[in-house]
Amino acid sequence: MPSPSLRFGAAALVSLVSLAANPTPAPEPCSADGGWECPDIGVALEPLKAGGKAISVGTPTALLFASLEDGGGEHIVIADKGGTVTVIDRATGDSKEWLALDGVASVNPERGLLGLALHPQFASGTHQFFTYHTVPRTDEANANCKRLPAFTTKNLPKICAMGEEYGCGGAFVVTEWTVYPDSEDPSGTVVGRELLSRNQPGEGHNAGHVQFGPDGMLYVSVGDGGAQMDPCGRGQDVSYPTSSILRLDLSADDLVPADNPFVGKADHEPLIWAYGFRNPWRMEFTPAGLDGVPAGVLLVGDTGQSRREEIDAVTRGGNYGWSVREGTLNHPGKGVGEVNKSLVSPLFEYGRGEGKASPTGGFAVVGGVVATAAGPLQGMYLMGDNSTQLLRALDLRALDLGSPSTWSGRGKAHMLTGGKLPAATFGRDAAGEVYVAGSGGGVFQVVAQ
Ligand SMILES: [Ca+2]
Repeated sequence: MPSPSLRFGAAALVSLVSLAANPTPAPEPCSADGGWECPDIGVALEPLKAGGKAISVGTPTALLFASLEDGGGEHIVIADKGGTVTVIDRATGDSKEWLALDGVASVNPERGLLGLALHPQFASGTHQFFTYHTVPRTDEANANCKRLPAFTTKNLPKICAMGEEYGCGGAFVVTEWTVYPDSEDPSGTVVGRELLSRNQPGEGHNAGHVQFGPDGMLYVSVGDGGAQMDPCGRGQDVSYPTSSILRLDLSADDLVPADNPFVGKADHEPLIWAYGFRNPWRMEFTPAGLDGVPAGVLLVGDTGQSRREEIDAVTRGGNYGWSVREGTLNHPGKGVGEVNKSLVSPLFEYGRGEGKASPTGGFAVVGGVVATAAGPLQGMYLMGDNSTQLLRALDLRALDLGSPSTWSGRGKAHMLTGGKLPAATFGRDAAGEVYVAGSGGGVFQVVAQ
């Protein structure tokens, strides 16, 4: 086996906090004490350029900044929903393709190559990256799924069980990829190893983010797999790894971290870290070094169905409510009374009615990243909405991230004015500046005015 020789600088793989003098004073944190007054923050969306040319990707789903070579040149690593992972030299614009997955492209906006993470030790020799993608149902599943019983309430349990067994919604796949140098191919030779693959009962709500935590574990977000109203009850089902944030230990043969909450419990999926999510599209761990913001808190944007979009802070074993509850609103007839007291409320929610249904995508709220560079956005969690095209900034200093009992969905966000786009994913560079990629392919730096 060839020995990897790429050199990755640490700068892009850890969050560096700029402590430079703040040229523009940050706004006062908006809080309940001030009547939740959150003034608008003016921003401009400036095209991200590499080698002097604006970057455009088909349908970006992940945007990472990394230093890939000796001397610390900065690279932009982008996943496209159609199945490619591209590495672009930020200074020269030269690009190379690490990956082009066959058979994952889909007209369904919730399917395809959805997640990408670099190994935290990439810089010190573990030249690996990780992806999350969906695959369509197989020909065999297609034949089987055509024979499902007629859709009636009585048949539902059977339909759900068979749909899952056959993979009527295809499957989601988490893959580890290792990059080996190759004298013939400047992109290197990339070798994949499938870590996890599970059938999906339905077509939609595939979530699909992968992200390493500060604990070195790989976190994976998985949606309920559809359809509307979670007919198969995946949200509250802890025996199957849907509607969940999974936590994987890559050093364990079975990938199960010993301290996951359901290890050793009968009929519980041991990879689950937290559950009760509908379609947790994007995740982010709060970075270190910010005053008033504890580091390492996992934030997730969970797309609503018809009433609430929400941002959650994820706790070990936490139940985030779907589908007995959407945001802080109960779903009648879903038996919320039995579990209500144990549900974790969102940090922040807003009405999905503000967004209406997205014409181009099945998701609305898009969880973002925390800006660390000095300036008005420092310590703010930027988020988007794929439907309304609005951008918001949630001031994390105004929320007690260490006390789940204080979370109530009542947090407020600043509206970012001056820039609108159907956000698909966010990224942060080594300097702590923040970027948003839109479903239309453009990538922009969010610059406070
Ligand atoms: Ca929830």
